[in-house]
Amino acid sequence: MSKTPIHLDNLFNELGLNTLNKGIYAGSLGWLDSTINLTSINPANEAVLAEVKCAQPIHYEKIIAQAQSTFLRWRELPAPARGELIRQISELLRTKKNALGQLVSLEMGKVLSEGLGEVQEMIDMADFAVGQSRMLYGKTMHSERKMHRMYEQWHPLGVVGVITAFNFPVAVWAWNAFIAAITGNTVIWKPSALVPLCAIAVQHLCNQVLEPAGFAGLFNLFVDPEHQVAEMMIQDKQVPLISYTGSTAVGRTIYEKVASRLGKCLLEMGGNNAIIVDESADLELAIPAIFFGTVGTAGQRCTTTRRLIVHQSLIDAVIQRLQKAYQQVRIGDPLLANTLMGPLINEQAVKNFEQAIAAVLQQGGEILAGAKTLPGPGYYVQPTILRAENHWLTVQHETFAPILYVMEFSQIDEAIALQNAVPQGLSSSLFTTNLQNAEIFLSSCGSDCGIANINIGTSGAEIGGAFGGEKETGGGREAGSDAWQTYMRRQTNTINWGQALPLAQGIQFELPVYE
Ligand code: UN1
Repeated sequence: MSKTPIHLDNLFNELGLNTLNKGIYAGSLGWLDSTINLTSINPANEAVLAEVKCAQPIHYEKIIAQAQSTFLRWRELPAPARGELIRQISELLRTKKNALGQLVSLEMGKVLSEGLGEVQEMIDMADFAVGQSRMLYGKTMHSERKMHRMYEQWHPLGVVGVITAFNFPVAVWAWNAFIAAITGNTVIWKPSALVPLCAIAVQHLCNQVLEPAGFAGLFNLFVDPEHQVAEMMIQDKQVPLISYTGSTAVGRTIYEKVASRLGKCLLEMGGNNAIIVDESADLELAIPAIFFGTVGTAGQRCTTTRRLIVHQSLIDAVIQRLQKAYQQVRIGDPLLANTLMGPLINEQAVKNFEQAIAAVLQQGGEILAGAKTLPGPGYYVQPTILRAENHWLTVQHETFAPILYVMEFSQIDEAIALQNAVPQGLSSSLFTTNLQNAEIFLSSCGSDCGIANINIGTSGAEIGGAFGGEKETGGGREAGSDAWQTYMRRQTNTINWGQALPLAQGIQFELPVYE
């Protein structure tokens, strides 16, 4: 069995972890005990990393009560003062970037540079949130009535439930939690049960700032592999917003449940992202972008490039260059310096990889690179390129693995139609040096995705933009731009500072004078 090249005890010590961790944190009640255990596994060698105590239904009331009572105090704090605590967390994250980045690689399996990048994404998000805490702007309007003033302001919602996926074990929580916090909400986090240690480490870190500040219940946590406690949170009217990142199938049921109680959902679900390479594209840009978009994170990003739509004049050149690059991918332990692609997250992910390839081949697809599962221990597969057709069922579906489906086109309109002809709508790219094609792609008749890029791949978005997608991706927007508004309720205020009571729309409605 391959040995992970880090000193586990030292890493655990630095991050407040142990071989037996409590995975339930309820504000000032601290870490709660439980009778249910979960094992965290290193996907690179299938070794046990640690045990984690998981939440049971009896814990939920404690967690929500902490989040709720902290909210009542937290919302009174001026937003810039809330930002100051996030600034302190950001400082702490800087000092722990190496350790936390290593833990992300260890437990999730992404290569160290990407593990560190993920912690950097948290830091960027924290810094953004600090600035945003001074910019929760509302509009002012001119009233149609004399001596009236109209404006809108934004108030916090309350307790925000954040459910995150395994592939970004810390950054996606940060997108939500830091913005939810500066906008005056408290947070309950249900991380993926595949990466509980990352969540526990983040909670320990935040506690170092929040407990002494008297706001232990700002961020709360429960690890819950059976989803029983999550179900209680989803059904709970005391949680006005559920932010969910994960599969479309699960997200759809969450959306239905939250909608039936008229709660709000922020959904960031499956992607089926394409890169289009037109006849004018600069391949020096396109090839590395396709390579990072497909092989990066072993194809386990929601922004991973899953489809490649190439102009017929370039298809042979593009395939050849990709085949050459794919042959050189060093697959192995993500913590080793020269590894470019780590393992998939678990055995099920390997099965999904195998099933998708088998299905495409059965439909008449062709293997252009990879397609093999590698011997364990560890869940390793080869990055894979398949020739396929867009309408095939498997191509229409998001398989969380490094499989790229390649197809060709002759006219740009045809390429855009193919790109849009999937149920998902997260990210999309066009590589071109043709101004007109670029503008068509970005126009209202172009890409139907939440993210549309020119000469940049589909993955690796910066936090400053709003992140999310359309159609079955769910329509939510997280991180930058005005995504903060999702975590707040808007209030329109009209103030009459005159001595008359004029009605809008000129309505006359006199009080009757009874004789
Ligand atoms: C995800 O895969 O859930 O744009 C998030 C990117 C990253 C975030 C991905 N910044 O690829």
